[in-house]
Amino acid sequence: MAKTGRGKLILIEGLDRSGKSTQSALLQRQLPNCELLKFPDRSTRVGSLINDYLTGKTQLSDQSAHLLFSANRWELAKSIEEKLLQGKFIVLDRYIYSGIAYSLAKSLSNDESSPEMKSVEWLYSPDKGLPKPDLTLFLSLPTEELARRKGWGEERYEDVEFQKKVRECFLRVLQDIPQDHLEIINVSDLSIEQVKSHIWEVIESKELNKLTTMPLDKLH
Ligand code: NYM
Ligand code: MG
Repeated sequence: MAKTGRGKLILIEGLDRSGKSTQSALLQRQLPNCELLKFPDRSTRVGSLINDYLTGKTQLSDQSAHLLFSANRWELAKSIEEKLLQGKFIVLDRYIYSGIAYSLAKSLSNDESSPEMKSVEWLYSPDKGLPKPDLTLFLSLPTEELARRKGWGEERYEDVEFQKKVRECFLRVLQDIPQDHLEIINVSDLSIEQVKSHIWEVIESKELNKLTTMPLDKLH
């Protein structure tokens, strides 16, 4: 029988330096016919505005920065959908939970921030309708360990104190994901290989490496 069905959408989320990019690249190679997409995608027009913001070249209001990150996902939404329906697998390196967690952390660090920026509902609403991940993996580790990792850059948000807040916000936002669609992986003191095998165990146990005839869901 010919293989039919759509591919799976697998999201890897985590703080800066948590190993997301390494693990998402490894996972892409393990899955059949799989593409890796990274958000923000700085190669698009909106992505270039985001890049200028993150590197401090331009300033934006918190609201407009938040909406640009969402717009960046919408730029690719159609093509994500089409690829999945063609039977491709897609791994996402960050997506909507980064969107909410970083914006929320920013507003909680600023006494003058306005009420909508503190509202998870407001922060979530521009992403409603985007393709919904079949699984979200969150790479979790204490921020003390993050601080010891190499490669901290100069970008906005890349500071350990701020990451503590982002971590709290992530954990709060992830609570809204149904349990069978979420896997929090404690990567503390684990090697790259160990994290890779752990992720693969989860993928296999949930049969996420197989096509499905279940329709693709949207975030709602
Ligand atoms: N980021 C990422 C957001 O603030 N909102 C979003 O929606 C997304 C997808 O961009 N520090 C932040 C988190 C990161 C920064 O991402 C750049 P990366 O993965 O370091 O290139
Ligand atoms: Mg980064």
